[in-house]
Parts: sequence; structure tokens; C-alpha cells
Amino acid sequence: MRIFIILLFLIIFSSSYANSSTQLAEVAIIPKPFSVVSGKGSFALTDKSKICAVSHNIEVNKIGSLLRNKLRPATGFMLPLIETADQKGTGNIYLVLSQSSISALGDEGYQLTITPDRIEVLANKSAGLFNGIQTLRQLFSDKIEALTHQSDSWIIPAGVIRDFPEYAYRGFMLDVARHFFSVADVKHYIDLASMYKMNVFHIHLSDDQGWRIEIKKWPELTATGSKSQVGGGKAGFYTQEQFRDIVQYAASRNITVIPEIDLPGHTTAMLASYAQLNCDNKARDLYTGTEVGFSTVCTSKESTYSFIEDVLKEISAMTPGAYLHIGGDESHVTKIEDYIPFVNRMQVIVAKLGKHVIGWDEIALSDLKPNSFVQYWGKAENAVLGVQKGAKVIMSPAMYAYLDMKYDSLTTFGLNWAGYLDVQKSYDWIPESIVPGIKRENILGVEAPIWTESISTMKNIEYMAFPRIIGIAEVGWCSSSRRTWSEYKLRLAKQGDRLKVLGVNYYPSKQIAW
Ligand code: TNX
Repeated sequence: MRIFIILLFLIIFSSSYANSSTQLAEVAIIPKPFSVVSGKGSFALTDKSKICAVSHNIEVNKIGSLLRNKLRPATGFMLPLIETADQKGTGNIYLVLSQSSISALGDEGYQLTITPDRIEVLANKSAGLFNGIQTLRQLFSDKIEALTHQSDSWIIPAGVIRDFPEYAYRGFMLDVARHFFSVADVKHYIDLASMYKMNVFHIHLSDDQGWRIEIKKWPELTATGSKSQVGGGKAGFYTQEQFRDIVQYAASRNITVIPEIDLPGHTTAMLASYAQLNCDNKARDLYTGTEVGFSTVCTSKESTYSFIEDVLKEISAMTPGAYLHIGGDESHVTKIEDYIPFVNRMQVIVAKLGKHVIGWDEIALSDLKPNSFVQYWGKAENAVLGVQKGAKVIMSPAMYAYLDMKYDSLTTFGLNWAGYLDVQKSYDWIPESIVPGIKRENILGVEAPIWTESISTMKNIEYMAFPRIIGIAEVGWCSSSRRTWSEYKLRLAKQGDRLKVLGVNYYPSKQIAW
């Protein structure tokens, strides 16, 4: 009997000890926060907890309801969202927007304070609050991501997290031209990327194989140009209403949409839709193959420019972000003496629309305007030329950041022209030391593109993107001096179960002890 009582004591003692021994600083968070200081005790979310928007502000309310919608299904708690100036209650989550808080937090940073009594997320801007609640999600057990009620306790160790990003631009790109993806798929991908604080969604809307966005003034672009994709099959396009819906969905997750119309090459779908875009006035056939570099719009016709201006005007009106991506890559059949003035004119058109140009690294050959950005993907000398001309660079080196590259020779889809890209390689690179001549101050940020010549379903996008996109999110968020692969891989291992609860079809790389 005595032994039984001792055992019972031991069990009770050790389980409560296990709980209180989990320190905040030991919780695996990705991307790695700037600083985490453990406190005493822990906070428990209960059926009495409320989400309190302390600042009287519509943005704060929106973030509050986003948080509530995330926490409700698994906990089964109501978590009412209330507006209040009073922060005295216990058991609640307070969202506080305060310009005068901590200047080091900048536009996207936050401070998350957890005590046994309450949680406070404090930020200068709503973007910071959004990032703060993404961290908060990761502090709860993995089951918090479930869409059905889970019996678990929702306890978080106390402490303070102060966090802000290294790079202002942390992007991911989806090619919806080679294969079309539905609005629901696109939103799903945006939602997953936003968990890791990515803040730019670059959508590749046109290519040889398809045109994916409704343009009211030039309806054949979709009537004809949207009807193809790689290998044939049912393709499609987004109506303007659907596109605005995507933009808004992304915005509510602190993500700016950057639309890309690839020019002057990668344009067969346009050239099939309108004969006059061709120098010989003959419409091209729709294209379902995977070659690149064989098409160009006619750069010597004035009408080409007014056409493009019409298109970019409608797209610009649908996207509140500051950038339009004009492609510019692999225009192998546009003579260089035509290519340079063409890209120069694109910059004039885009400036007229009040936006800045982003283009693939080849656009560095043109006369770059101040505030044009060069996206480095293949040719380092182009990117360096861009820097010499005063442009900032977005780092998307294909050999580290192209999520359509196969993991290894066994990956059944994807490409390998830039080599195999395993999980370690996609994490273990430093944006500011990859190209001699491109320094920290020349870099706007990083972007992980996914091209879809060989990828046609969202499950396969998930497989290629996860877990590599998580690592690239950290490359963009966390300065290189504060991160190492050996430490990161332990944190990544703990994301596996979370991704499982979310139903994400991630690649279970052997480099990670899941
Ligand atoms: C190169 S990256 C391309 C794309 C292809 C991709 C495949 C770039 C600017 N151009 O057209 O889809 O490789 O990985």
C-alpha cells in the first residue's frame, strides 16, 4: 500500500514537473524569433478566455477574428472577440496596436508577452500583430491546427518573445500558367505560407502555355489564351472578381500579391489570342509543350505597347501593391537591340501606372529606373549589373530556392536543370554571400518560386514546397548570423506533426528526424 502511494506521488509529481519544465525558449518556432526569454509558470486557454482587441481599429478586429477562427475548431471554445480598453481581465488574449511601443519592432515586428494571467500581442502595425499570432499558433500543441474538436490542454509556457524580420520581402511564387490552379488551391497555398510569415505572393499569370487573368478590353486573351496548359487538359483563368478575392485574401494574411505578365518572351498564349501582336500578323497556335525561349511579341509595332498598357492598367487597378512583374526572362528570339528598348518602355508604362517594375535578372541589361527591382534566378552577372545600375535584388537562386527542383533522383516529378535541391541545401545558404558584388544592402529579400511544367495538383505543390518553403521563410526572416542548419533541423522536425494535422502532403526527407 505504502509503495502504491509513493508511486502515485511520483506519477503526479513527474507529470506536473514535465509541464512546468517546458520553457518558452525550448519551444520550436519557425522562423526563429529574434529573442525569446522564458518566464515563470504558464498560461492556459480555457472556455472562459476572450480575444480582446484593445485598440479601436478595424485591422485589429480582423486579426482578432482570424485568430479566433484558427483557435475555435480544435479547442471548442467560443473565444468571443471583444473590443475593450480594459486589460485587467485574466485568461484572455489581448491584441494591442501602439505606434509608440517599441521602435525596433518596425512595421512587421511584435512583442508577445505570456504570463499565467494573460497573453498580450503588441505591435506598431497590424502586420506585426498578424506575425505575432502566427507565432502564438506554434506555441500551442500541434492539435491546435485540427478542424475538429480535440481533447487536449491548451497551455503555453510564460515568457516574452520579441521578433522582427531581417528582410522586408519574403516571397513565394506560383506558376499558374503551365498548369492552372483554382482559386481555392491558391488560397490554400497562401494560407500555408502565411503561417511562416511569408509576405509576398508572386503569381505568374501568363506564359507560352496559358493566359490566366480576365482583361475586359481584350477578351480573347482568356477566350482563346486560357484554354491550354502543359499536356492539354482543362485549364482556366481567374475573373477579375476572383483575382480581387485572392488579393484580398492574401492581404488579410499580411501578403502582398505581385502579378506577373511575362514579356516579351513566354508569350505564345497572347500571340494565339491576338494576331496583331505578331510581326507577321499571324496568330500562333496554342502551345502545350515545355520548351522555353521561342516566342516574342512584336517589339517594333506601336500597337503592341498600347495593348500591353491596357493590360497592365487593368491588372494594376486590381492590385494595391507597389509592384508589377514584367517577366523579361529567356527572350531568346527577341534581338538584344529590341529587348533593351522594350524593357525600357515597360518601365515607363509601369511608372505611369504608379507602380515599380520587378523583372527576372535579364532586365538588368536595360536602363533600369530607380526603384526597379531585379530578381536573380540564373545569371549572377546580370544581378551584379543590376546592382551596379542601382537596383535592389530579390534573391531566387534556382539552385537553392527553386521549389520545382527535385529533392533527389528518386523524386517522381519536378525538374533538375539547376541540380537536386534537398532540404538542407534549400535552407543552408546566405543571401548576402551568394554572389560576389551583391551585399546585404543591395538585397530586398528572398523568394521561392515553384514552376509547374511537371506539377498539376495542389497535393504535389505541397510535396515540393514543404518542407523547403519553411526553410526559405526562415532565410528571409532570420539573419544568417543567428541560424545554423544543425539547430534548424531539430526545429523543423517538430513541424512534421503540425503539418500532418494540417493535412499537408510534405516530403518526409531523411535529413530530418521527424
Ligand atoms: C526557368 S526562372 C524559367 C521558367 C521555367 C523554370 C523551370 C525563369 C525566370 N524562367 O520559365 O519554368 O526555369 O524551372
